Amino acid sequence: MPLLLPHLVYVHQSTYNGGDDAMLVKMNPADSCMDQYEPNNTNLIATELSISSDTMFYGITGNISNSTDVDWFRIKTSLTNLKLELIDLVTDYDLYLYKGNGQLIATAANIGDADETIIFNSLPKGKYYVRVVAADNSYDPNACYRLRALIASQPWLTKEGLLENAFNQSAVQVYTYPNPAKDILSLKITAPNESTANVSIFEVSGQTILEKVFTIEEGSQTITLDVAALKRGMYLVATDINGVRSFSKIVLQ
Ligand SMILES: [Ca+2]
Ligand SMILES: [Ca+2]
Repeated sequence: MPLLLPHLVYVHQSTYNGGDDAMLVKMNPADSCMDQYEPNNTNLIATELSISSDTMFYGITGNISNSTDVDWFRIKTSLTNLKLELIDLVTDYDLYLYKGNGQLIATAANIGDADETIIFNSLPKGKYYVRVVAADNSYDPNACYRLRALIASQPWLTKEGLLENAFNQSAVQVYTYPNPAKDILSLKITAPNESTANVSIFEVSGQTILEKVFTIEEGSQTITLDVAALKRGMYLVATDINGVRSFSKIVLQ
């Protein structure tokens, strides 16, 4: 199969104009974006991801082209402060960082088309893997994502700058939406392994009004709670996974 890469094609000139005429031809014009790193569907055949300390570094572009496409990259670093950014998203893609032995150590799994950032300060020297995946099958074969790996001698701060500079992202993430909610409350949960999630809804007074246990798979998934029967007002949602408790404040209206 020919490589689906831009080709330089020289064209014949009926009258020589002193130079070569050239045009850029996309071999697959149906695609508005190409993934030149395929096949990189497992960590064994991961693409080497270049790392830069230049904050203007463009990074690479890739594409989730079908429901089974998962993109793996590998990086090798000495002790450093690492920031991974998954940007230019048009749909819900998530970003995972693994140790060389396959252990998931950080997750960025926002909902919707929000950018994803993993910050891991003082990352020990070693080999790591990065995985880009479409959440809930929401891939777009015509849109490329951009992935960049940046390193710095100073610890990275979060965008909000609110957390201490030793901030390292957890492998557990929980996003509760929509907020305000009406009948159904969704939780996008990302976990490093198969486990259980204990979800509790509290009134602001501290009284528990709903408790549920869910079986959670490795990676990200969305669970839903029927909250139609609950009194309208403000609540706290606590989610316990692997001894990590995440809180969010929600309004039912
Ligand atoms: Ca791909
Ligand atoms: Ca996402």
